[in-house]
Amino acid sequence: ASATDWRGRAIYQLLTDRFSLSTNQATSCNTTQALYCNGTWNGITNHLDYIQGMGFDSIWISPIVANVEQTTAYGQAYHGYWAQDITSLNPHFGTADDLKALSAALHKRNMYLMVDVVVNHFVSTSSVATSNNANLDFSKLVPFSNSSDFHPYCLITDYNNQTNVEQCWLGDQYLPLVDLNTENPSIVSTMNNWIQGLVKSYGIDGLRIDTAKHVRKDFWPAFAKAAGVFTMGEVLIGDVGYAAPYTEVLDSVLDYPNYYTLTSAFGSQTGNFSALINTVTASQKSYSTPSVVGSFLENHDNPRFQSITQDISLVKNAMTWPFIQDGIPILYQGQEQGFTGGAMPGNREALWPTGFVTSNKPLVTHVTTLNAARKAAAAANSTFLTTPLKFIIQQDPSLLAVSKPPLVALLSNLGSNSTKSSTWVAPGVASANEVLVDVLSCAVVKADGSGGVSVPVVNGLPQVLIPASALAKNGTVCPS
Ligand code: ABC
Ligand code: CA
Repeated sequence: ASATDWRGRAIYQLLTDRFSLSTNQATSCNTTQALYCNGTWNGITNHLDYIQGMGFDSIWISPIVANVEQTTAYGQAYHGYWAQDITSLNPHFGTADDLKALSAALHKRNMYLMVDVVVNHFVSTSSVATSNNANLDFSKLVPFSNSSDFHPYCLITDYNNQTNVEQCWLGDQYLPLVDLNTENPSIVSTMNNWIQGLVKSYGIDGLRIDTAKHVRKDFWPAFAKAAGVFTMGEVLIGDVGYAAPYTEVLDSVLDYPNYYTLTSAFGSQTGNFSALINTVTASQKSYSTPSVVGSFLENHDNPRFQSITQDISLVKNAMTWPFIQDGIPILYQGQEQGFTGGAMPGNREALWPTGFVTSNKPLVTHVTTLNAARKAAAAANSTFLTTPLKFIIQQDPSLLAVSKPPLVALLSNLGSNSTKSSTWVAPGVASANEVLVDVLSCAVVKADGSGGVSVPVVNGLPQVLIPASALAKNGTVCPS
């Protein structure tokens, strides 16, 4: 599937080891130990109703290839990022047939499969590196088993030096991630053939590309072309200027710059909206296609939002953002269940102890509504998904209002306990006297004679306004 095919979709990010067991969901999983908890591809296949029921039409799963089996200084490779043999599958997650069955089950539901892939590094089974890489055992790495297939040993020490970032190694002396020599043309062509085969074998619709900034930019276009599907690179950086060039060599990136400003904007009652406005404005100018970058509030590498604040209004405001912002919304498993894990590995809680229950889960309801609202807006206006979000300046610095026709989102970081009486004012966002509905409460809002709306804040909660006429066609959101 292409970037255009992905644009209107919403992605549920799951960690294969932590989403669902094949059977017996009563088993517990201790995140601190960082060991396999035994989630599988079959487990995912059996719980697609849960994901699709919230309105997601694609999933992003953990890397699928065989990893080191040892228990390392940082536990086991349950996350899948420590590849040893990229020509075999990770047996903990299931068989080739299980993965093909997952892919087929998704496609039957018109859902897409995004697979996480790592080009940058492997992990050697010998644990201790020395000042040269002579003591590392490369013999078990497949298909690159010579030390000359990798960059000479040096740990990354200077993130301001791009050669250091690309050719030195991630990890540390306890667990070095051996850095593939992606300058070598024969390695390049092996990797391109590998990804082409992988995509074909398992019916993959898109790739999440790990550690994209640690491989030279001009490696990526041929790799993406060989894959022949949508590519989203992980470029972990707060700086739009650093991230933007990667949107030229891949279809998209994970929108880390806006993740940081989003988190601080809604992380407290004193959060800063102008930093958020600045990163959005900068990314709209510099990303090649802002409508297909990955917009997210949580992932498996960062503390969950609810480890920062559990104020339900702040949480709901922050969660709303990826669904109304330019780009493809991504929700990380467990956020909908209210998980609160902090820094990794604490943020990698197993989902199955929740029993996949969706009733009486306010954030499940919230995300289901947001997905439905986004679909309704896209169905009502064919340019919705490609129209850049516009800010509507508010007098009150605790209020944020944005418009992306036919949708208007009214957000705030007042929090649920605020006693201040505040009102969003959004002139000219609707037609004269148009009837709009806040999809999150189903309250009706009427635009004035010049299409302006003026809406009081209730308990600091967000509001997402959509014309009643657009909802009528959709039928599922606030039916009346
Ligand atoms: C394990 C343990 C950790 C331990 C670590 C040393 O080893 O779990 O507790 O601290 C996988 C596993 C991890 C594992 C690592 C290393 O491998 O999932 O559990 O950690 O063995 C991707 C994946 C991630 C994965 C890998 C490796 C890469 O999403 O899950 O980790 O395949 C860098 C990379 C980035 C990578 C991330 C973990 O590390 O660039 O691709 N993620 C700065 C740098 C970033 C750097 C980041 C964190 O620090 O610029 O490049 O990310 O080290 C902003 C700035 C940024 C700054 C951030 C922190 O702040 O603008 O520049 O990022 O404001
Ligand atoms: Ca590298």
